[in-house]
Amino acid sequence: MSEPINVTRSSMPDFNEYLEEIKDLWNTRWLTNMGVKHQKLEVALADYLQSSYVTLFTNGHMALENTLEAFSLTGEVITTPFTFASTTHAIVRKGLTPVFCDINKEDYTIDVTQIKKLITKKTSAILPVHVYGNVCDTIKIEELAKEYDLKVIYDAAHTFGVRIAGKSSGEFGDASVFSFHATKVFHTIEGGAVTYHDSTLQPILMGLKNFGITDYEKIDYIGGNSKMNEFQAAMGLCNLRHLKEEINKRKAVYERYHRNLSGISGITLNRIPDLVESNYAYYPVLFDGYSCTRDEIYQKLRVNGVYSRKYFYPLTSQFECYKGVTDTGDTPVAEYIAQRILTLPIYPELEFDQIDRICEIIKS
Ligand code: T4K
Repeated sequence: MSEPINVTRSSMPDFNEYLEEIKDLWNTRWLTNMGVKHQKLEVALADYLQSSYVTLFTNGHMALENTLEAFSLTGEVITTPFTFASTTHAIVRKGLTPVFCDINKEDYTIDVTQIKKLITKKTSAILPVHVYGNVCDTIKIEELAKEYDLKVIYDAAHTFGVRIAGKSSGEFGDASVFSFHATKVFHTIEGGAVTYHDSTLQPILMGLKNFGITDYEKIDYIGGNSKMNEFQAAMGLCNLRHLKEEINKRKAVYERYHRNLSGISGITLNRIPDLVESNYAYYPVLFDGYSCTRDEIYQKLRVNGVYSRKYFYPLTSQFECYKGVTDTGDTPVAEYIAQRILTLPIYPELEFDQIDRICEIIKS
């Protein structure tokens, strides 16, 4: 039997390139605490993401938790349950209440027509998720935020490298939070970052990620430790050099799937709108009225060594740990999609004959 095909496979720089990048760490012995690599990566990412400020974190989740804390949010945060555990967990772990809004059927992001009715006196922020690389309706969200004086923090874990009419996905809202996990289009092994435009946020985020230390003898915030170390940052510096090439390879994979699976009744493919430069992070397929259910396809692929994933099933609002803790909200579209969607393997090295085989299994 051939090698198993997982939903993704980490991109790696050439081994010698990484060795070269980390070589000087053996001389300097400066391994963490915002060293040279960390500083270089922050500057490079601010440029790449077209953001005034970037603060790095040891992972996307801690970036999210610290951002929620930095804005001193209280009460309720409007979000969606069609996401990875991290989004909802961050809200709850920061002592806030998630209020679940439904998603739309077109791109699986927050249904902006449903937000207004969820706003109460207790609402302090909206935390929408850019799902699979699909960017939310940022214009409408920011209109609402302005009208009701709410903060907007985007979970941009899936949209590194995405541009809309030339604008980076890191430019929207009060802040955008990225994940640089090993499974992401751009990674630092584990890692994450926040992009923002308000300079006053910078010392707060810095403090929160490093025990609140603002000077040797000055501790201004009750911060924890969520710094990115030098080996992570070095991986980021290497991966950033090859990002364009990696995204182009993903695009070819994406298009091969599209060629194989377009025009089949009961199969809905993701649509990338005009003016959007995608990062081709995920390949979601909706099985709705197809001759097999999503779960049957998932099993059939598994027995053939293909490990697709049900991102995102179950909805976070239905997690066991939230039973009796949070209100599940009224999200029929999210429920419908979560029952029917499957993310197929996608990564730069995935070969056309492997894609064709996956599609044959689905079609047969
Ligand atoms: N918000 C959203 C919307 C997110 O999707 C995420 C993370 C976050 C926030 C939080 O960001 P981080 O704190 O993670 O930076 C994976 C990732 O661990 C997670 O980062 C990601 N979302 C989520 C969607 O997917 P799992 O539990 O599905 O990963 P796992 O270990 O099953 O790996 C999936 C496949 O990836 C494996 O079958 C093979 C491949 N893989 C995995 C690892 C760990 C590699 O090729 N290399 C590796 O090192 O969560």
